[in-house]
Amino acid sequence: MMKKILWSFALSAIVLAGCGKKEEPPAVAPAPVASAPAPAPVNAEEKVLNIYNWADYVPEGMIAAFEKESGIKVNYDTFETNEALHAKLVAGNSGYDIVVPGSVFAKPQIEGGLLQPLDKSKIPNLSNLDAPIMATLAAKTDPDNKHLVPWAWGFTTVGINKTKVAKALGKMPMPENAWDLVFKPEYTSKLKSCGIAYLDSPTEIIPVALHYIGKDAYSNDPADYKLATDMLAKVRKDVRIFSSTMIDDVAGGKACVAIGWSGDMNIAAARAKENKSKDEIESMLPSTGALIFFDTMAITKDAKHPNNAHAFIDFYLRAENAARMSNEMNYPTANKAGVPLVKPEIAANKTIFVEADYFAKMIPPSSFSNEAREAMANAYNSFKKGK
Ligand code: SPD
Repeated sequence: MMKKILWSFALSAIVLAGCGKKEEPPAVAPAPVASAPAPAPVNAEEKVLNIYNWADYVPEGMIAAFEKESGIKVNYDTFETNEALHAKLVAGNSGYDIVVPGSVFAKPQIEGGLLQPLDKSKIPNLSNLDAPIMATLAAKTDPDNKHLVPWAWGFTTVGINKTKVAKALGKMPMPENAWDLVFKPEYTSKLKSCGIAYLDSPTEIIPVALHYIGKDAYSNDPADYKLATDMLAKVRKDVRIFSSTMIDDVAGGKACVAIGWSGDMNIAAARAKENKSKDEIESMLPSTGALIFFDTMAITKDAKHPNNAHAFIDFYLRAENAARMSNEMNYPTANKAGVPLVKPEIAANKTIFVEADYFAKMIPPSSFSNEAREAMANAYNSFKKGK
């Protein structure tokens, strides 16, 4: 009984603090009413969790397994670009508890107070993560790893339907650098017949275009964006699709070449095989390198279900769940304990887990200032409109 009285006293103090009232606590706690229902625990949360993640990123059945084990109902929505997620977070009241920004956007989101620090005591499986990857994230994006937990990493590259590309190029050999296929007019003018797709996102296309013309992929200088879009303007008429659904675009035959993400390109390749297509799809390793990204789970500043969010993050960090993500979604995991559980054929796929010598030429992630992102969006939209 005494415990109950002290507990209810603590709860009223919290409620009063929440209301901003300045009342003196009673000298003696009031006697509880015999028929009053037992109070709920302080951290009781509605058994709901709202997650906003990239499409095609969660293994089938994983959310259902979490729901069954935890009794928490998950509402799982997907987005296609970092820009779409960012706009929701900036507007506020997104309704989402967990979001999965790319680290390029996570940095300004942390700095802008849009994400809350994690309570690491609620995520014991953080110890499964790869220490060097976490050190990189801490150095570049999230000091002391306070906010972000990697979902997966991968790279932005070129994916092709080898069969259709060979046919469209005719006697012309494949270029040494796969970026030529999407940026060089002598190739794009031939490939437009079978379809060229670009990601529909300024922060995906401008960095790879900058890298292609020998500039810093993470330049914050609008003059560099002008140089990039001048180059892009020469191939604009050959680009058929702007979208982020490369799995459907390439496996479904709408495009034979696409700027897209390594794992999704591998999913497209697997899908073509499942569909018994004669065409072979390949995620390329361009000779001048590809753009590495980290996608990271974070809890929004106004999350209504932070305890449930921590529980899901810990669940996802189980070695077997991290390995399932790699095995089924074709992205490398940053979960060191999960790596031994990755299927040999996925671990051996050099376009998923790239080899050290290729890794050395990849472009590491960084971020842009808010002003730079705005200038980039303007430059990209003008390019899209063909201006
Ligand atoms: N199907 C999941 C795709 C995840 C892609 N994230 C890309 C972030 C790159 N900037």
